[in-house]
Amino acid sequence: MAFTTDFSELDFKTILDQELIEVHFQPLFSIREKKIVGFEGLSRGIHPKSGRLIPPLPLLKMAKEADLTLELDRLLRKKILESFKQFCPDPHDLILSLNFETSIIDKEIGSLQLIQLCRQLNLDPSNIVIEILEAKVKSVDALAKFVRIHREHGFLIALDDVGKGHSNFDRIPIIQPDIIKIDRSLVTNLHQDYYRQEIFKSLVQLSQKIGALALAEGVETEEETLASLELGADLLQGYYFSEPQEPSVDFTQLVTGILDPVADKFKKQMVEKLNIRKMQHERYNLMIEDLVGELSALEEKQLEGELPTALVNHSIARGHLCAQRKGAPNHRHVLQDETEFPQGYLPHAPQGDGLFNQGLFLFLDGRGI
Ligand code: G
Ligand code: MN
Repeated sequence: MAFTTDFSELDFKTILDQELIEVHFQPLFSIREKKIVGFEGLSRGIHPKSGRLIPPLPLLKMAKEADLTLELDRLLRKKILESFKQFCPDPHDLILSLNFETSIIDKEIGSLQLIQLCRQLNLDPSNIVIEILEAKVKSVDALAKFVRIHREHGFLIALDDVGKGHSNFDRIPIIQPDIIKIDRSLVTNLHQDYYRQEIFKSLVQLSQKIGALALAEGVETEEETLASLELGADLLQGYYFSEPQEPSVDFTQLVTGILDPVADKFKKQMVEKLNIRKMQHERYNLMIEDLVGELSALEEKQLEGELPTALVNHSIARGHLCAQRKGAPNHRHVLQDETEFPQGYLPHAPQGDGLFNQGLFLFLDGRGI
């Protein structure tokens, strides 16, 4: 059902008192395992008069205006956990990811409502991921305490919307997240945007180094899916696979209908890329062998004069080694990334200038010569 935009005659207190909340679930996918690994629970208000759904943001705004943020947040958490229990009575290894209104963390430490709710509903906290929007927290000490207590009880912690607005990277050591949710703003058009790709890659590397999973949020197209996977995302979430939906929906058909085909396509694409790379390497090996053979026949003092000619003869300064990576704006970017050698090296450097020599050095050095 579409959201209402008509908030007239809306009595927020009625929503709270009558618990007029509906929970939708959006699946989280692992392509490697070809399965749904869990769901993000997202709550919507129900308009007391029209019965239509109210998006979470206006709901939270109304709660704030009525100074009832804590009450609403508790109600939402209760509803999400109850719906999950109903929808997934025995979750096994499925996770439920829920958003936590971080501005109220200080107040929450006293009540530990989530822990109590899990006990009441017989839910294992290790199936629950608490999503934290770290930018909103006022007290770092309270945040650290909140995370420590919940982790001790077995909950998992995710950092939400990483890369959006003013993400506070200094909080990563405090939260030590299990999942890093890379914000949609970095995923949109990922396949076409060199800068987004580099930031995305850094966040994936960071995740790997701290033992967290990297989740790409808001994947809307096949191209964004394939790009996220190629850059190393462990998990995916977004409209391309599914919008948040009522729990009555049969989510399993998403696996055969969307996940399997895109996983196969990704695999095929990677095999093709690897084969092209292998052929290129073979060609470069031959070139380098020829080049080294020619250069080693020269006297040392001849070397400097002959080197540029030898390189040109072996096509190294010509089109063959132009950057293959689409969108690399200039040679500086390519040179920084030694892992892309040799095909991502020296796109436009004119023969014989400083950059060229530096590139050659790295190139030869990279080959162990
Ligand atoms: O920031 P957070 O992870 O809580 O984001 C959840 C919100 O993002 C939900 O409101 C959900 O509907 C929305 N969302 C999820 N996937 C997509 C998507 O692919 N595109 C857009 N535009 N929004 C999405
Ligand atoms: Mn979220």
